[in-house]
Amino acid sequence: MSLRLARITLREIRMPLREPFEISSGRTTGRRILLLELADTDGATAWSECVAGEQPSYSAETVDTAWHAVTEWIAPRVLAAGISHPRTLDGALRRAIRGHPMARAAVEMGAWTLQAERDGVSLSRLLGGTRAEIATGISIGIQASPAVLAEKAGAALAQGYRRIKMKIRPGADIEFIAAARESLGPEAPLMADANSAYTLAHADHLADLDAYRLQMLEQPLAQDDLRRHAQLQDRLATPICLDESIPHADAAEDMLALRAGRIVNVKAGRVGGFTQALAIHDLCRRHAVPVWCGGMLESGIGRAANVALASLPNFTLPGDVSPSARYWERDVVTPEWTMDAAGMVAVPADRPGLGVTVDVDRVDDLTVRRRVLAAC
Ligand code: OSB
Ligand code: MG
Repeated sequence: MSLRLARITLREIRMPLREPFEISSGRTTGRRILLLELADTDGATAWSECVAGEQPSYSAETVDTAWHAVTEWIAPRVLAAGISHPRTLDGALRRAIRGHPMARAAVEMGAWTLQAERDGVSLSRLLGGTRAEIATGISIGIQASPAVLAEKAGAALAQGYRRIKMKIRPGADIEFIAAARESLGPEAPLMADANSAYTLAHADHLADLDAYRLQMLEQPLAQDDLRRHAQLQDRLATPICLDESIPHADAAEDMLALRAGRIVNVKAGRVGGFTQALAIHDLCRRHAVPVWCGGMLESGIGRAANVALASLPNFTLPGDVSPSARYWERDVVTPEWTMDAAGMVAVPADRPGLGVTVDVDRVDDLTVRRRVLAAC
C-alpha cells in the first residue's frame, strides 16, 4: 500500500547530556536535535530523528543545514508525490539532492517508520530484523587522563557493556589504551575510534596499537580517503572499521575491493537512510564482513531506529546503542531504553513502528522551534 504524506512537522529540541562527550574534532555538552513527525493523509503518524550535530565536526552537516535542507528541498518533494514504498525514496531523493544525507535520512527513516505503523508491524520486522535483543557497547569520550579512562571503562564492563570503545586523538591514544588494557585484562573487548584524527604519517605509531589487541580501530584517516586506509590496513594487524568513509553502499563496495577496512560501522542516518543501510548490510553479509550499528548521541527516537536496524542478522558485533540513562536525565520516549546486566537491549518487536511511545509533553517542553510543512 502506498503512502501519501499530508504533513511534516520539524522541531528542534535541546537536551543537556549528563556528561560532556569529547571526540578528536570537538566536545559536546548538550544536544540540539532535529525531530520530524510525518503524518499521512489517513492520519497515521511517525516520528524520526536527524543525526546531524551542532557543529560540522563529524561531517559537513549540522542541525541548521539539515533544517534548511528538509524545509526547502526534501519535504516539498516528498509532500508533492506519493511514496510507492519507502525503499524507493532514497534513489529519488539522492538523484534530486546532492549531499545532505542526514537530512534525507531523517525523512526516509520516517517514511519506513510510517509504513511499519500502517502495516501494524515493528520497524525491526519491516526491515527484516531477526534478533530479539541487541548486544550493547559503550562509546567513551576522550578523558582527562589514562587513569580516568581506565576507571570509566572498568565501570562500564561491570555494568554489563559487551564492548568498550575509546575515543582517541594524537596525544591521547597509546597511554590511554594501555591503561585500559592493563586495568581490564587481556580478554576485555576494547576498541578505539579516531574520527579521522590521523594521517598516513602516523602509520608506525598506529601500528604500535597492535600490541593492545583491539577488536578494531575505527576511522583513523580522512573521510574521503579509502586508498590511504588500504595502505594503513596493510601495515596493521588490528582490523580497520570504517564509519565516516562509508556514506553509501558503493563506498562499502570500494572498501572491500581496495581492502581499506574489514568491518563497517553502519549508521542509517549517515548513509541517507535505511535503504542504503540495508544494502550495506546485505553486501557485507555476502562478503562475510561483520557490521555493527553506530550511534550519534540520539534521543530515544533515533535510538529506536538504531535498535531496529541492529536487529538484522549481520549486525554480529555490539552496537553503540547504550540505554537512555547513559545520555539523559530523562528521555523523550516511554519506556526509556534500558540494558540488562548481560549488556543486552531488548528489541520491541511486538509493537508497531518504533516500539516506544514518544512523550509529546516532554518533547514540547524541550522544543525551541517548530515548523509545519503541509502538502498543498
Ligand atoms: O564516531 O561513532 C562516532 C558520537 C558523535 C559523533 C560520532 C560518533 C559518536 C559516538 C557516540 O561514538 C556513540 C553513541 O551514540 O553512544
Ligand atoms: Mg565513529
